[in-house]
Amino acid sequence: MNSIRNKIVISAIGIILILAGSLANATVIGSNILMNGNAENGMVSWTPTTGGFQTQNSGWYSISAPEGSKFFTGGSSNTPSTAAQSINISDLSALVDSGSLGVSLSAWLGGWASQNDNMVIVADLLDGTLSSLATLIIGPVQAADRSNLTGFLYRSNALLLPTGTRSIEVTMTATRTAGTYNDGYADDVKLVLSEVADVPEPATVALIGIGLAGLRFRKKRQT
Ligand SMILES: [Ca+2]
Ligand SMILES: [Ca+2]
Repeated sequence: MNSIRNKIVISAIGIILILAGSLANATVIGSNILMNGNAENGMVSWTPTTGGFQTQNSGWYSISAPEGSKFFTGGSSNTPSTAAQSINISDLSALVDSGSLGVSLSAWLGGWASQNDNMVIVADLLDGTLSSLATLIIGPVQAADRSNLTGFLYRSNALLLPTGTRSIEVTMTATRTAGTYNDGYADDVKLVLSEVADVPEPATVALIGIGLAGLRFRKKRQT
């Protein structure tokens, strides 16, 4: 009897662990799904990288990171350099294919003084065969946008996820136009999924209206 009870307990624990595991791996809606989008862990989670893509500490040449203590840069003596990260969202396929999910891409993008070295970030929305369905782009921030001052500007863009989207590849591209260092900067890169509010069909609205009218009528009769 005890052995049967033990087996039931062990099975229950197993099921709970499996459920916990699947929840832990679920794509989160409403918060950043990029890993290390804020550069605080160096280039961890960004692969592949090309050129000299790297991070710098806040205070490097007196530049303040918009978030935390590090930011991304294009690196030394190269043009351009890139860093990419791919996010699988296939567990949300039902929501995606019902047209219920939007995606936003945002970041602080910056550069050096009057140089037009810049950063462009692209989120490529891919189907199950890695074919591109749509792209979301932020940047470049040019010197004129920054009034020729070294620093960062916030940029964001959003769209409805196309039916069939199964993964999103985010690529940061830093381009050098002047000097020996690639001064395309970025920080606090965020990719956030959000549920799009359902807009009731006109027929549904009419039915709700009739229902409310009925309620009001009954209430009147009772008083
Ligand atoms: Ca940071
Ligand atoms: Ca430069």
